[in-house]
Amino acid sequence: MQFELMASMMCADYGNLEREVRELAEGGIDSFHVDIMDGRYVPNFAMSLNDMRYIAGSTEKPLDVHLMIEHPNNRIHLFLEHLREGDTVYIHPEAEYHPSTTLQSIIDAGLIPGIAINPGTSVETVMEMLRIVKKVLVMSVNPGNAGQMYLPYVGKKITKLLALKEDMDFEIYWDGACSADKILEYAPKGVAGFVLGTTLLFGKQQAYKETLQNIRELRF
Ligand code: S6P
Ligand code: MG
Repeated sequence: MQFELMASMMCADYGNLEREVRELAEGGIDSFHVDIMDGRYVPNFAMSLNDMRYIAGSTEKPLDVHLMIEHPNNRIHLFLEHLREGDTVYIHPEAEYHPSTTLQSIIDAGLIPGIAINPGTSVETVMEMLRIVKKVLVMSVNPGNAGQMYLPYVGKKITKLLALKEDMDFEIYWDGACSADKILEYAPKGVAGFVLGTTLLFGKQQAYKETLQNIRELRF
């Protein structure tokens, strides 16, 4: 079964970031998920512009940049100018007055536009943006932290999005508390990729290569 795996780099070992990026890339990760938090839109600070630049300069694999910042349009060029074709930028529509303007800036920069949908955000409120974006990142935990519990009510929203994705031409990605049982359930339904954090990938007594291989070999 085909699905993408992204590494949530806020969960990586910052004492060895170069090694982390290399081992994940060699282990077969598809892309690097970079959580940028401003301490305002979400109650936490996580990765920075510099972290993103470092990772972009350390690997040829795509970046998956998840902006959890207020009014991203005010500063989005700072991010866009360091990214490359094939990289994705997600914004949270609630964080912007005119999210379609911000999405257009991402498209104009030649990058892949995405929206991230919070657990409490309904599909109906982002319906028009589904026509603009190529990727929808469904948050299955509240944004701001790794290591949280899965919120089961998000499942119904994924079912709604799955019914819309062909017609509106977008792919669905999973972010938050991703475990093997979620991949087993949602990859066959059509979820295109999964962000892996503390639940499945980081902080284990196992090489990334082995963990990623085990996930790829899950029996559906
Ligand atoms: C949360 C962030 C996520 C987390 C990821 C961590 O605000 O957007 O990308 O880093 O969910 O994974 P886990 O398995 O620790 O929940
Ligand atoms: Mg994220």
